[in-house]
Amino acid sequence: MLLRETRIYPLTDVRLSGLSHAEQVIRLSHGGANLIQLREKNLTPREFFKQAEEASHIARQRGVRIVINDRVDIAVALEADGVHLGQEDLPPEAARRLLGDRAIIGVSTHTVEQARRAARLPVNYLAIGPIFATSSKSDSEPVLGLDGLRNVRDAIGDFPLVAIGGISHENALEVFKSGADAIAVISALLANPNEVAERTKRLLALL
Ligand code: 3NM
Repeated sequence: MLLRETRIYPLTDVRLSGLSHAEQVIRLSHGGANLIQLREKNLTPREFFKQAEEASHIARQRGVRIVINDRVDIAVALEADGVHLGQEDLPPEAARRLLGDRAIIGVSTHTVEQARRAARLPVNYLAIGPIFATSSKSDSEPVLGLDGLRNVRDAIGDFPLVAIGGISHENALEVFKSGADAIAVISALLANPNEVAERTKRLLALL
C-alpha cells in the first residue's frame, strides 16, 4: 500500500526555496524522502514540463516516486508515478482513465464531506487540509485543526489519509496521533535551501 513506507510527502516550491524542482528533489531525497510532489503555480506549462522532466529523471535514478500537481497531461507525458488533483481539476475518474490502474492518484479535500466523497473515488489517497494556518497557499481554506483531522479519520475509516497545512517538526507527531498516515509539507522543509536535507532527516527521525 502506497503510504506504508511513506511518512513524509514533501511538495516542491520554487519561489520559497529558490531552487529548481530537480535540485529540491535531490536535497529532499538526500534527507530520506521517497515520494515527492512537484507543485508549480507560476511557470508556463512548457517550462514546468521541462523542469519536471529533469526532476523525474533524477528521481528515477534515486528510487523516488514523483507525483505531479494538477497537470494530468504532464503526468502522462512524463510517465510520472502519479498526479495530485485539487477540487477544481480534472475529475479523478477521468485522470484514472488517462493514467491507468497503476498510477498514484490523490485528491485534495478541505471538509469532512469532501473527504467522505473522495474516499469513494478511484484514488489512492486523499489529502485533508489545512490542518494549521499556512502561508504556502494563497487561497487556503479554513483551518481544520486536529479535531477536524480526527473527524475526517472517523468519517473515512482506514482510507489512506495525508494531512497538509502548517505541519512542522513541532506539531507533526500530534498530526499522526490524530489520524494521519502521512504528512505533506512545504515550508518546514524548504524555507531554508541550505537545510533541506537536514530538516527532512530530522522530521523523519521524529516519526
Ligand atoms: N494545500 P506548508 S495547504 C499546498 O489545505 C497546500 O489543501 C493545502 O504548505 C490544503 O507545509 C497547502 O508550508 C500548503 O503549510 C502547505
